[in-house]
Amino acid sequence: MKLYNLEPCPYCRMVRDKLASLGLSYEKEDVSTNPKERSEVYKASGQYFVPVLIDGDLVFDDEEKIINYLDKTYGPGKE
Ligand SMILES: N[C@@H](CCC(=O)N[C@@H](CS)C(=O)NCC(=O)O)C(=O)O
Repeated sequence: MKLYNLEPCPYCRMVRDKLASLGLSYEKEDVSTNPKERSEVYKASGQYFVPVLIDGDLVFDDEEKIINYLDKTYGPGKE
C-alpha cells in the first residue's frame, strides 16, 4: 500500500492514524505543499488533493473513502 501524504494535513493524519491502528504497513510518499507540483498524485488519481491511498489496483482519493475501505477490508474480523 502507498499513501500520498502531507504531514501537516489533518485528513492525511486521519488516514495515518487508521493505518497505524489497524497495524498496516505502507509506503509513505510526502508530496509538495503546492498542489500544482503534485504530478505524481495526479498521475495516480486524476486529481491533486491528498490523502491518496493506493492498494494494488485500487485508488482512493478522499479520506472518508480511504478509511471506509480500510475498515471494511482490514478491520477486525476481516483477516
Ligand atoms: N479529501 C478532502 C480534502 C482533502 C484536502 O483538502 N487536502 C488538502 C491538504 S490538507 C489538499 O490537498 N489541498 C489541495 C488544494 O487545496 O488544492 C475532502 O474532500 O474533504
